[in-house]
Amino acid sequence: MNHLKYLLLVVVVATTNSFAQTPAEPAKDTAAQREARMQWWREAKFGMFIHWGLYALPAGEWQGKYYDGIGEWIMFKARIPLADYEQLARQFNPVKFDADAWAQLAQDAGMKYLIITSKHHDGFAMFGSKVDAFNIVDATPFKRDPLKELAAACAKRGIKFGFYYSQAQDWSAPGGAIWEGRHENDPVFADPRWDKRQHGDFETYFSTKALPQVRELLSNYGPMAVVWFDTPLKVMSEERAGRLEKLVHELQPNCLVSGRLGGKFQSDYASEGDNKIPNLARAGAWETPATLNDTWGFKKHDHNWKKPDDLVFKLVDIVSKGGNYLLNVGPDGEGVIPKPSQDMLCKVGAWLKVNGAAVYGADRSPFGAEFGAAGTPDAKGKSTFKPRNDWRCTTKPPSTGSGQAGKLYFFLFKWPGEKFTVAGLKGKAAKAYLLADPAHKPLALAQDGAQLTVTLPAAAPDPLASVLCVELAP
Ligand code: JFZ
Repeated sequence: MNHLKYLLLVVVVATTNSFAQTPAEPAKDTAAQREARMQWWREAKFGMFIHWGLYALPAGEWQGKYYDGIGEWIMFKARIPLADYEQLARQFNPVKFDADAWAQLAQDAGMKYLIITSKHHDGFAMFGSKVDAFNIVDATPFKRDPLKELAAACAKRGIKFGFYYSQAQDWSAPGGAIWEGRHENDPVFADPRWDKRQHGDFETYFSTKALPQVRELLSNYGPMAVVWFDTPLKVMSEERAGRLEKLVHELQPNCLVSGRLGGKFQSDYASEGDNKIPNLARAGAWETPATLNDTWGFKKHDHNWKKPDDLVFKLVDIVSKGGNYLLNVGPDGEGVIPKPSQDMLCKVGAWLKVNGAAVYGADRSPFGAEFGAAGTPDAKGKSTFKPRNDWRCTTKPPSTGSGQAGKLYFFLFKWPGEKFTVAGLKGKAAKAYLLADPAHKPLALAQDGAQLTVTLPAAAPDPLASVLCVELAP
């Protein structure tokens, strides 16, 4: 008995000691590490989202019927049997695909990162996968791996590269999850499955397709900047979300994980609802994923394009509230990004060439009143918000050591006439000029306490948005 006690004591001491002596395991995910791997993302502000897959061929139409809503859901909406959907792979030959042209467009648009669908809910892999033959290299006449080509084209231009992966929903793998709720105007189905081949066990799908494909993506395509998971549904438990996250960071410690992984898992940044921009500035890392028309995947009859001035407003609105803008293009079945998308993005890019200093690396507004105010409650008594969109503001801190003062950037959407007045200024304005003026000729300033008035030219120098920089005295 005594011996036993002694033994126990020794064991306890030994274990305690071994804990004390092993060098502290490198903390997996300290706040500092998170912040360090987020650095580029916080500065980038503007990224390109690409939804591209077999759904670009039907482009919204199946068997003579044109479906409402987002095009990449056509397999679900039209309840397309797997055997028929697989036929699309046999026709998929996007010979006009040009990775360099896509990456160049992202660069011309002023976008700093690019995230492409590697596998959407339809289950088709847009990359060469040894794990599952239903992929672009093995199942199409095209046979090329667009993700390989894009990764290289982005690397060449210093654009960060990442991929979207539908980790829970998979409509063509046995056991893959399928959305059960209402989807726009669809009826609610008692059994969400429409094909016998969809029956199976989720855990089997998850461990034999999802995890191994994510492993392939993080092993074979160079440094990955982001993995963008989506629609976790109920099956993505805390435990499963954790396994995915662990896999990502084991393979690539600096890769960011987006906000739709599942469980209560705390990802690197939050995704807002699609096309949703918060009313007010918000702390923390967040991103608004958004469409240029009303679909992510290409649809032949969706011509409801946003206008360049609206895109610039949204980009600025988001950045002034502290977020990033992930703006989508949906290339067609030949591999071409629709011309209207290209044209609009180039206009935004041209504006950014002049005004990018006020966007990249800039912080959210120190004001707030410019966003708008609570409106009168609606008929149901629910509170409303009345937005204002005359101007927005971003800031940059003083660049350390140089003695340069901090900067405020005012984006003027409605030209205020010859005077721009702002209240609530902290600090003393030292100099003001328009970014559109390459000479940065100083504008007349008058400051009365916290109220600043800048004298402007009579007409706006930029029809999209003119940026007024106010430098504060050190
Ligand atoms: C999902 C996908 O189903 C869709 O096809 C597309 O890929 C989009 C980017 O993401 O749709 C969502 C997911 C989450 C929300 C809205 C649409 N949300 O949180 O509001």
